[in-house]
Amino acid sequence: KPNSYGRVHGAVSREPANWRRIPVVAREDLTDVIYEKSIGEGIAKITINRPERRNAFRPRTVQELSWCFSDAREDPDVGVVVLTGAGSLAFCSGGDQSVRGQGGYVGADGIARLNVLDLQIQIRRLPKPVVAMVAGYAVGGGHILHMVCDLTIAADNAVFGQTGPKVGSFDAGYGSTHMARLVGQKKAREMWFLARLYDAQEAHRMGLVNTVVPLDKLEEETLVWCREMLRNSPTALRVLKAALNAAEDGQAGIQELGGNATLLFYQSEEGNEGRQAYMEKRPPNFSKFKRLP
Ligand code: S0N
Repeated sequence: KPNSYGRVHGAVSREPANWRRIPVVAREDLTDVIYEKSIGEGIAKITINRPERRNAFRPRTVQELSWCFSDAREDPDVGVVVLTGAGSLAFCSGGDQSVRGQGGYVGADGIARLNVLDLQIQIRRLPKPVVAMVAGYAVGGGHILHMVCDLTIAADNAVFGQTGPKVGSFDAGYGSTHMARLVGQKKAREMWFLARLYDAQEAHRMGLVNTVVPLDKLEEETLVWCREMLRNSPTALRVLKAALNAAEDGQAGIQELGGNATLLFYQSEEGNEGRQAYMEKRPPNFSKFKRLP
């Protein structure tokens, strides 16, 4: 259905994307993740590819996700990133319990890590919208990953929840505090203390997801949302994301928002006058710039 934007700009395409697999330059081959870009339209898709474990992540999975998010950030042709899980049974079931050791999840090097916490920050700081495309279970650390994405498009078979207190874990960072911002304090305490699972419609009512669509329309609808965002000003989206983060992230959030102000100032004549004067070994002349009300 055309919405108000559709009437102004024409309907957003519902055509399938022409996905092309992308090798992550100068990295090892991806084993746990699939990385694709939709040719010619600025969408990157990152797929956790461990369906036999309901897309649970081990340290290697998180490392590969980080490489892909880094590529998507650095590529100026990418405007939106989609995070999803392989198959229709799970988006992600959290940390791989079979490799959980003392102090974190243990990788091939024998070292225990909680590197998913760095991934959460990376997704939040990525100056482009990140969309979680959720089919099946998004539970435990997988639920936290969808929460730190900017938007969530859920299939009607999606199931959400925190399992931590049942399996002896918890996320006292964004997994708790950002959740409370999304669903409110009472509901966040319910989600964590009771560790229940919630279906897609309930998650929608709680404000955990943006929309719910039939499973067979999940990617189609996600692409429509991505394409609609890609029509809009990338700088506006970038600064808005930083502003919404800043309201929660304290000094780190202000630093992110402030960085955007610097980025814009460097593009202005006033900002350039200071640099130019320094290079020309003369005093800067800022007198011509208005002190706007
Ligand atoms: C997802 C569930 C509900 C799916 O049930 P279903 O469909 O009945 O499938 P199963 O038969 O249970 O599973 C199929 C196979 O997949 C394996 N598997 C599933 N999930 C995991 C997992 N998380 N780790 C390892 N293996 C998994 C099953 O074992 C099965 O394999 P086989 O057939 O060989 O037995 C259901 O599977 C389920 O409940 N899974 C466990 C969900 C869970 O408890 N996840 C971990 C929760 N905790 C965290 O993620 C920690 C998060 C966290 O709080 C945190 C905090 C601070 C810092 C970091 C973290 C962090 O994110 O790690």
